[in-house]
Amino acid sequence: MERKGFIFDLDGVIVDTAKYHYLAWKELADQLGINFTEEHNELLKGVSRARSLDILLSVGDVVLSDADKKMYMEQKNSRYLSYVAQMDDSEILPGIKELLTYLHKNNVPFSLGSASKNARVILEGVNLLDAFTAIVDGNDVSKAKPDPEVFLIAADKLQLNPENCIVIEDAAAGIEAAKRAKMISVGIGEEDMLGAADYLLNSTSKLSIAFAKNLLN
Ligand code: B16
Ligand code: MG
Repeated sequence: MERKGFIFDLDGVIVDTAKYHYLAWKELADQLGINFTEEHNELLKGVSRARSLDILLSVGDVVLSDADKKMYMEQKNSRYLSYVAQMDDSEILPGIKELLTYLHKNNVPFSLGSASKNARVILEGVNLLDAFTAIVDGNDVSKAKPDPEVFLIAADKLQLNPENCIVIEDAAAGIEAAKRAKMISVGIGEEDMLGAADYLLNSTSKLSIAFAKNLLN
């Protein structure tokens, strides 16, 4: 049997940073007079920072120059980082530590595969920076999810064939990226958003050792 490994998304799988993204985008939306709700925030999950701003602006029918967009993205990111700076390992989502410990003990390689450019700061804050065999994040890619680039780079770093990689994702764009990469996909969330996933769990707490063992066999 060929060796398999895991690729974990960050936001929504390892930690719930979506709430901090929301607070930071909401502050910017208020400043620009845009009525931005938690429902709108769902559209930003797994999506790059630049694309997120475009979605937010389209909600409010606001058009900005590229220079203004850059300035507002920097502003949003520093607000986001001020929330992230307060994170600790109590924010790791249920079941994740146990699963990573099991994979580590059993020499199963695992990588991060995140759209975030802040992934390393976040992993450091929750004490997981050294846990991963490899880290691939928003700084390593030129094409955002649903493009498979982030996961293909991760497979390469893990020295695994894509079809032997198991992707854990909470965003529709991420499941699509995993499919395009010809990987095994596990969605964390609801059927309406993640129906395309090979396996669907409604919470990270369902990522049990038994479930992982089953996928590895
Ligand atoms: P940043 P993931 C994604 O993380 C978030 O889900 C998404 O909401 C965010 O816009 C994106 O990272 C970029 O994040 O502004 O920190 O570079 O789910 O791919 O781990
Ligand atoms: Mg995510």
